[in-house]
Amino acid sequence: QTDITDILTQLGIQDTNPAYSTGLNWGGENNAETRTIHSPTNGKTIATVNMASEADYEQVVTTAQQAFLEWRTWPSPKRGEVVRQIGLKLREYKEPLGKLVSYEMGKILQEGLGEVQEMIDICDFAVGLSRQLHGYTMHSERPTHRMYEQYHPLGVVGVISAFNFPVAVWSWNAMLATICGDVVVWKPSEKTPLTAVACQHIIKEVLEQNQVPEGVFNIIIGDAIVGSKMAHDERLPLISATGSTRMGKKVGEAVGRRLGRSLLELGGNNAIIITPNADLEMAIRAVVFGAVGTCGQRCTSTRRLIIHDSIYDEVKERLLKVYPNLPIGDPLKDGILVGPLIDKDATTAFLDALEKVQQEGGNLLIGGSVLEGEEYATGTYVTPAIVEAEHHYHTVQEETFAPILYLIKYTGDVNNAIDIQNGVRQGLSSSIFSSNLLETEAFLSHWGSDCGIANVNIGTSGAEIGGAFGGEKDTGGGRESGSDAWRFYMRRQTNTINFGRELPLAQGIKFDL
Ligand code: UN1
Repeated sequence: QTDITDILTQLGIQDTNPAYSTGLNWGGENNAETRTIHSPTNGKTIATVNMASEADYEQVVTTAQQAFLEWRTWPSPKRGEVVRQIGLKLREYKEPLGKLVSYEMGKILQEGLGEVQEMIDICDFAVGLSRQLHGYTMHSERPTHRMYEQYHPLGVVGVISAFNFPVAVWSWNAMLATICGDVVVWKPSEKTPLTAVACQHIIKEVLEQNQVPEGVFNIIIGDAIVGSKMAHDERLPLISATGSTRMGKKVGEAVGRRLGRSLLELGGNNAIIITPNADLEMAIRAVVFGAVGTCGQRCTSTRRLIIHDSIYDEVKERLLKVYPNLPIGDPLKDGILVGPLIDKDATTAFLDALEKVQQEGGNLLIGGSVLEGEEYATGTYVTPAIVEAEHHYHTVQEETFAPILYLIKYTGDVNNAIDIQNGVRQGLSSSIFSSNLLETEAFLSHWGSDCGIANVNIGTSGAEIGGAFGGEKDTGGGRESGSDAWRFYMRRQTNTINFGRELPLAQGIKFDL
């Protein structure tokens, strides 16, 4: 049994937690509206949070705006130094924060720790980046002229994160934004606010010791109303939002209407293609991790398996040997691989999807029940399901945030599998298992996978932070984390400088006065 009380104290979680923080200062502790957070693992109360009021929101945004004016003048490597120290703090608190992630969200401890590791990794990445943030230089067509471009800080960045990666997604956004000279207003999911409160406590010493202006790192606890306020708020030039496509469309529309920037990382409907040339041992391991890991609640979770008909029965049998033995239970317990769903609504969505797909003609092979008994009293523990289905079923076309794996058969060559893989509205992650170069290269070609992530002999989930993360179509088009995702957090400026005594015009235009 993990004693969570110690962990909460160590992370600064109180019985009742303030509604916002602008760094060292906290506020909104006496608000009328509060929300009590229960662990999906055992239903016990973790703590209560105050929900932000209108005045709290104003306080946070105006403090952030003020902070930006100073923060943007710090040299980027100095901002990087702050992020470096945050990375050290996260290393120090990896164990308790990982446990709280696991306890509040329900993912297994290994994955909770993995999530904190992603935070540490993005800090390291951002520190190096703080000495780069480079633009191109170009050759001017005019003599004694020079052209280059530079990247400047953007302003107050709003981050709306989801419950499933309650802290890592913040860090991908916040650490890049911070070295870019932006300040961040973070609205964590109302389902997992305590991990956010914990992060704010973890970084406070660093903020204090480095005299970081109040308002560079902000959190605000609220629901969709606060999210909508942020989306409509012209003072926030960039909104980075992670969650459902439905939510993302609302945010994108509101931000678009005011010509702001939105970075959307929305639903996935990720598939793995298994061709006759696959190493099935590897493929099965990847499929199981992708489909049941985090109880199917990653945006990168594997939802569809597109299998060549010549090996279909073998793949199916192998999966049916693994699934009955999946250790399901308290995610903090050693040896458990599948924790609970986030709440009972998620359980209902899981059951509904299974019912619908069967009505459409799907064949439920295994799983699909809600576990009962003392250990499972929350009603959030389910047995991961495998369903034989057809690609065009409405249910298969949609993302259900739960452990349901659809088996879909393909015949003929790999292009038929790729067509099925691309034949959904979402475009986040995709994989192929094959050791045949002709198949794998077709999958990666211009006419191959249409997703933001396309992997070979690796599953759909568990991306590294070094790559740009995100996807196309209904996934929203945004890219976070590695590569040059940082550019989106800055404003680009083209500079042309004349160091001569003539004023030649571009395009050879003569305009003699
Ligand atoms: C998410 O589910 O929103 O690639 C993020 C992965 C993780 C991130 C998932 N690194 O599965």
